[in-house]
Amino acid sequence: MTSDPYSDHDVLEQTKQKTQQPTRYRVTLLNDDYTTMEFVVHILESVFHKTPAEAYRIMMQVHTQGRGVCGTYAYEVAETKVANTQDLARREGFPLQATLEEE
Ligand code: TYC
Repeated sequence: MTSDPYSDHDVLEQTKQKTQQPTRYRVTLLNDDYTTMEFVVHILESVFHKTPAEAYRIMMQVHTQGRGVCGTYAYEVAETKVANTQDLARREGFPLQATLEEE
């Protein structure tokens, strides 16, 4: 039989090339009434490696809008930045909060 419909001779296999993008996590700073503007700028420069101008811009966004994105990172990096931010803030007696969300 030359055209057996059940023969698998003509089956073409395709391998889908799906590149998995690693999930990124957004770190957001929240506003409060007690943390000083200078300290928030210091955190953005030292923990998030922002330039002084960008740190000031993000700090003012948080101050006026209630929240602001500091950056997106791989999970462990994001988690460490949140922990370092809260540790430094608590050490100074500030209630500054940073949150981590899946992008
Ligand atoms: N709102 C604070 C103040 O007026 C400043 C501030 C900015 C606090 C950003 C937290 O994430 C923050 N001193």
